[in-house]
Amino acid sequence: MKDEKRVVRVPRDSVDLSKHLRHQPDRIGIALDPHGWTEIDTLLRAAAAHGFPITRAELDHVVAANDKKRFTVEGTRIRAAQGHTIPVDLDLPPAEPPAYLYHGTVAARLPSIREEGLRSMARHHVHLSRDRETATRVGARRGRPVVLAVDAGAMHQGGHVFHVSANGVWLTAAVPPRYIRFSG
Ligand code: HQG
Repeated sequence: MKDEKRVVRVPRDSVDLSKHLRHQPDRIGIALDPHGWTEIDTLLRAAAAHGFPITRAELDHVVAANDKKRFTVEGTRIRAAQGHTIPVDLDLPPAEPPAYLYHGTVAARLPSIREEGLRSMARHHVHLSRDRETATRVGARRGRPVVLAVDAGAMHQGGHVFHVSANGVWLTAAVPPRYIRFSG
């Protein structure tokens, strides 16, 4: 099939776009607005100028086909749905979480998580998943996954604020240890 090569490139392009839309836009000379948006035309021009030309059709394919729906297109603009390490305000409204949310990690992190709870580390928020399967995949990025259940309902009642990203990732500033079930 003529387009086969292009389709095979999609995951790599997706990672590239993550890098530029979440972490290092200046590496390809683009700027994000305070809410994380950039003009699609500008992004495509910058991509071509930095050795990874993508067409608008390919970009649309990456946005639509990406399993995690990492990117949001609105009119002429695009942004990453979550996961930034540079300061952007996604302007997500507070949302009421389900009773339990899940966090995937690995055993080596547990002593410190028991002591200080879940912290946002380099990102803006702690990332939580609605189901164990997703959390298992998140943890598996770092080794043998360990899934922690978070008592999100009690946190919400206690005044902790939650947001949900356009791609269904639950976000909160930090999770104190008392809300974490280490037994899974
Ligand atoms: C750990 C991917 C020690 C935490 C995924 C994790 C997700 C602590 C790591 C999204 C800690 C941070 C986010 C503490 C937390 N002491 N370790 N007190 N608190 N940690 O990548 O949740 O592919 O920033 O357990 O699918 O792993 O980018 O967060 O291991 O949705 O779209 O510190 O990234 O999505 O790692 O993953 P990360 P995460 P994308």
